[in-house]
Amino acid sequence: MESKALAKAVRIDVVEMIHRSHASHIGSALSIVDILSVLYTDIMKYDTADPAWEGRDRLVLSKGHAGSALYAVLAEVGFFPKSWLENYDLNGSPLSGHVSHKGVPGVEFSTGSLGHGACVACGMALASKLNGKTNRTFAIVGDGECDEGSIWEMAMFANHFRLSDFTLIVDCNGLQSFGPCEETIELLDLGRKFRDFGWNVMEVEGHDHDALRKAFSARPSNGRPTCVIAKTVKGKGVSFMENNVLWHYRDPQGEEYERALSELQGAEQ
Ligand SMILES: Cc1ncc(C[n+]2csc(CCOP(=O)(O)OP(=O)(O)O)c2C)c(N)n1
Repeated sequence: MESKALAKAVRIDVVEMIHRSHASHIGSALSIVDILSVLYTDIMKYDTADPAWEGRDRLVLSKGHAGSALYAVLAEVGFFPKSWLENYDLNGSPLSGHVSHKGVPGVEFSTGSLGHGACVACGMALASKLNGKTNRTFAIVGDGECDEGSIWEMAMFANHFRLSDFTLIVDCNGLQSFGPCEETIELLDLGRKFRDFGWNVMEVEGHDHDALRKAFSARPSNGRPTCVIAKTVKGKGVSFMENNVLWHYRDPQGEEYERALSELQGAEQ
């Protein structure tokens, strides 16, 4: 599937999943749909028939509260049946609200405690390097998640060990659970911070598939890890959810659900 077609399908899946289960984090999920779609169509090596294939690239969704988007992508590309999405975050489903790898093909690591997944991904990248492997490792963090001290310990570590096959993607939508990131803890210039920590830094428009493809394909030759700062919109794709912190926790029902679906179904690919 082409990345834009995948993104359109996944946005619709996410709205349906969160509507059915009355789950949270719809804005957080819609924010990363384009990033995930480009990664899973044009960038990452994987085998849906053999999810544990040794040579695969790894992705850890460190902002695990946006799990609905990752599950929908994995189902759309064929890791498990799309029918699984129907029980997302309902009793007995392997697809829990925050990402779980237990019984879910294609998920590398369970996340939800912010600041944790990126560190585990960094360890995966170190293991690959020590084993002489050339697979890539990706982690997606939120900008609010960058308030966690562990992110900066990871940043020092990844540079020190020259983890050049490690790419950290910051989903920079400017909002966290209750308000703007800048009002919670000032992040100032994130790109400059990562540069000062020794990383290659690319800043891109996080819903532009060509720009994302270009950034994820670039492989700087200086041996350093890469941070892609993706400027995104929380709730992207549904007009009344965009940049509205209400949709961190709220789930769409009734007229809101119908309107969200019709906007997404009518959207260009
Ligand atoms: C260690 C930890 N503290 C607090 C939370 C609660 N929490 C869930 S989402 C969230 C905000 C995250 O903001 P951001 O990383 O910007 O992601 P966004 O939802 O904007 O995509 C918080 C504080 C958590 N999951 N883990």
